[in-house]
Amino acid sequence: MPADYEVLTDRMLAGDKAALAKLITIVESRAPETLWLMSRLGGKSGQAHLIGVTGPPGAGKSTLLDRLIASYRAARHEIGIIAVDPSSPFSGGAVLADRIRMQSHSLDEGVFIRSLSARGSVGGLTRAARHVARLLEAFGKDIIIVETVGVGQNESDVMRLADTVVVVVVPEAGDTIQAMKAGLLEIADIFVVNKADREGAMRLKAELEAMLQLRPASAWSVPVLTTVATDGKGMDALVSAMGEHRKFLQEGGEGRARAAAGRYEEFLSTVRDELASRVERSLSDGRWKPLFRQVRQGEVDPYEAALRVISDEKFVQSLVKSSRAR
Ligand SMILES: Nc1nc2c(ncn2[C@@H]2O[C@H](COP(=O)(O)OP(=O)(O)OP(=O)(O)O)[C@@H](O)[C@H]2O)c(=O)[nH]1
Ligand SMILES: [Mg+2]
Repeated sequence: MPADYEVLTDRMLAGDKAALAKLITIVESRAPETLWLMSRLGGKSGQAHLIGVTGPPGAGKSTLLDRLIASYRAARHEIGIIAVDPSSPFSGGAVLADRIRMQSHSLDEGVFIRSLSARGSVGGLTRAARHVARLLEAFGKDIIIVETVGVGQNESDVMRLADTVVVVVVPEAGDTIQAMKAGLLEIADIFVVNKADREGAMRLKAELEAMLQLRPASAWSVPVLTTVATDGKGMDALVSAMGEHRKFLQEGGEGRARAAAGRYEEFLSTVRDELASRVERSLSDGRWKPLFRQVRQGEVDPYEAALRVISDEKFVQSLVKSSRAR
């Protein structure tokens, strides 16, 4: 098994698209080899620009993305797209529709598109999206865009993996309030008022700008741009704002601190996630069954049982062993 994965990783690093697709499937399924696999990607982590695009359903995110892909391709960038649907395990159709919409680029070798849907927890989805992004980065993509549908907390969580978060809103009643509620105001690095061909776009822009005044002072002031994704209006300004934000992360003291915090958080959550899955795997070992039964039946106090498990030498050993198994 490990030898297979090694071959697969080498093939992917050498530019084999089929190997990349296989590796994505492996990390998406949370295979026990994931951490080992991710650590063999060649340390390119942080070289690509990870861009998150989020906003309410139908705001025009995919149309916008289609335009962005075209601009970035014209500038010879290699692009990875991850379409994430955290809202429901049943909305596979929406994600599928997205892929069809981006079909104008599906034959372009420089664009790799992958969709992820919420099969398990949102935490799991965020982790999978991050892993896929890192795989695409190792593959040589230098612009990676993650699109999420929705306006809730889940989307905000997924967006935390991005270097630059673009929040797309449209001039329809209630959107601003919704954006605030969802915490989108806090996570946005760039606001895009799309469908600026419709009435109310300038009013919404002014409202957002007023609300952004309430954010803590920062060396990065969040721009509010207007676009008409359907005819490409405003795209150049958006592309240059994203580039400027990246420069802010790389050059400014505050930006560098934020990037450093992001890297540390990526490390910490990887350790946490890996330990959590090892614990789960170890606990599924049959020898704990009698204890679990006693806990369920109220014969052993849950805290007492937890203490017994984590002070068990064999249990602790098994957590270490699972890293050497490969
Ligand atoms: N009038 C107008 N319509 C637009 C604009 N941008 C997108 N649309 C239309 O809005 C609809 C939704 O666009 P999508 O790009 O699918 O929006 P989305 O945000 O990706 O939607 P979900 O992925 O379902 O959340 C489509 O019919 C687009 O043609 C715009 O700037 N002006
Ligand atoms: Mg979409």
